[in-house]
Amino acid sequence: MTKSCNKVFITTPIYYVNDVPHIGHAYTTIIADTLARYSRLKGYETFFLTGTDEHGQKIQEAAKARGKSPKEYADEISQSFRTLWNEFDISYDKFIKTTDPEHIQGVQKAFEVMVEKGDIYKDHYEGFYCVSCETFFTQTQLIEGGFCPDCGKETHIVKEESYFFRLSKYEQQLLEWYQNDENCILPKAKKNEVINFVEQGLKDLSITRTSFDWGIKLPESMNDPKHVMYVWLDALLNYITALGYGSDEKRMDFWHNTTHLVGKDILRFHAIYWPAFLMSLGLDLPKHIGAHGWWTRNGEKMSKSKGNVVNPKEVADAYGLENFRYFLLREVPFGQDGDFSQKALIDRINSDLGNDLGNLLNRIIGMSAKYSDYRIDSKDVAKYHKKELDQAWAILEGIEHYIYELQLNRYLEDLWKVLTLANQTIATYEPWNLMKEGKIEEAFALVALIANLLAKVTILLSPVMPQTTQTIAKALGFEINTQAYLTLYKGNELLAPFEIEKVPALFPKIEEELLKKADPKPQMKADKKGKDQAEASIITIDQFFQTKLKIGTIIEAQEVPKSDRLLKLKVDLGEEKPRQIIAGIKEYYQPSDLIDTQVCVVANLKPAKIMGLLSEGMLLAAKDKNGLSLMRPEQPKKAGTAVG
Ligand code: ME8
Repeated sequence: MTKSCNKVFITTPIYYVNDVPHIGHAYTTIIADTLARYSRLKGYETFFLTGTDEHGQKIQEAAKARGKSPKEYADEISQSFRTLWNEFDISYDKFIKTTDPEHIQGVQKAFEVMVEKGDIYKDHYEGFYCVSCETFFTQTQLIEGGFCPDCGKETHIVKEESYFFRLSKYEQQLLEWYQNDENCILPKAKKNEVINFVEQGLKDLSITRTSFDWGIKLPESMNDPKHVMYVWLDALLNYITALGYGSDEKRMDFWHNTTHLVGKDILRFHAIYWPAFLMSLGLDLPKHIGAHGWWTRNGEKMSKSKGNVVNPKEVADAYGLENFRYFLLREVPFGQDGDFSQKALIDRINSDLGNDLGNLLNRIIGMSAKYSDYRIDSKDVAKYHKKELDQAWAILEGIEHYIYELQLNRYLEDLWKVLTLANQTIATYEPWNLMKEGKIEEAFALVALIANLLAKVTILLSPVMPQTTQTIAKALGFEINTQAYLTLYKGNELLAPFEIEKVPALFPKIEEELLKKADPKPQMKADKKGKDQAEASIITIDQFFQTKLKIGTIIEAQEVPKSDRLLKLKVDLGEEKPRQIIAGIKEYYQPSDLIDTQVCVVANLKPAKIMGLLSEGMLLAAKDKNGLSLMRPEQPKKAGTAVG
């Protein structure tokens, strides 16, 4: 979002329909929803887009595995995203599906425009493809053994006729864009990564496939029916086809002011391919591409394919949707990873929401009930509390720049500074003593000051907690809308006299015991649900022996920089080279205590990248409330000895 504009366009990625939604998707969607609500609060005409990405080899394979047609399967999973966003009150204006006829028409039109521009040519592609990431790689980009550098999964050699997009032609123009448009990619550290990547040189991009058919066909004018479009070309174009590109273009004027929200995993597609496609089409470039970090579980990226995801619906049901929204936005700085912890969520609810926000409202209600029969009047606030009003304004005046820079955690931190100021002011002036001393006007003014500070925070908090803040605003005698934003916030005006309403406790304290019951379990993958669920816990001896367990000797151990949980280990498994294993055990073991000790290792796990480091196995450990213990042989064993 930029500082002043009439029309604002905000997007989430369109999510793959290869499995059900999880907390990572909810995170991106909630950030985008918050920005869309903020933009509407400011009075801007806002168009908020989300949807599902339904073509490609990955979806075709997932559908086949479930005995469904790709369309049938895509419709079903797409609906589960739509249902969740509806249950989460996500204020989207359009939910696009890439199987929508208008989208297909728009993508074909874009292809034709790129051909006319001379940006597409036919050749042969030879290289490696990761179906899970739907990404092409060169051999040098792969990690040892031919695995995908992004997700660690196996890649396949692809050798087929393909159309190419002249990405290399746009290298210089892209670098100029990054240079000239300071906030085009946020946070800035991520922008630097993109610049480094582009500076190493861009290769033309294969944009069609012939080895499967679940994709958008080339326009008829190409007369080449065996090709379907590369899923990323198809998917990225959703951002303009949703506004009518290539069909009914009446919404295209939203395009001039676009903010894309994405996870860091797909920044390259959005910050390199997408602007190059737009340059080819002769369209404006997005104003901002914001890349957030990952939610991890025990240090590993939460993802559908790993089956370690947290179900956002369960969390929202257990703790309250708006509390969950607050937590997601407040807990992790934009762009950084965060390990999902129920404890942290409870702390935020009990402390920030219960103690700081909910209690403040209760205190205002309690004091006004006692002193002024619920009447609150701002008339003497400036007389007695100019200092506090100025202090609050000093915090609030510039707070919006955090929104433009997508630093929602900093934004919330500053709102909480105003709540702290309000709570401290009550402690400083002790209104109960003012009343005892007969300083009634002063006591009334103090209560009114606090109500006004809370009112300002409430307006600015409303995009994050839309329902809760409406309740608080109603108690404080006003409604949250653009008018209130312009007067009480922007104009720094004070509340008109009102009678405060009692409200039930907004954030009942969450007790430890209750929490344990509501512990959100990692979600099972969609295909394991139902009947499979009962059978899933019993395995045959053959299935057991598919897991190769071996004794390993730790020969090196060191901390992983910037991680509270991870250690980087070198483990001898009696092989030619020791393995590198990234283990989430830092809280329980000192690196020096691990050297020369033995552990039990899952030796045939697919290598994966954890915080950018290759991990080639997993240590067995048992964890309970007393801590974590590594599983070790009773007597020393030769490194590499099989366990089983
Ligand atoms: O990439 N933490 O779809 P996708 C935080 N269809 N966010 C996460 C996350 C995690 N652990 N896991 C997923 C695709 N996300 C393409 C996009 S857009 C033209 C095409 C969020 O279903 C995050 O926003 O794999 C990430 O970028 C997105 O989901 C990937 O969703």
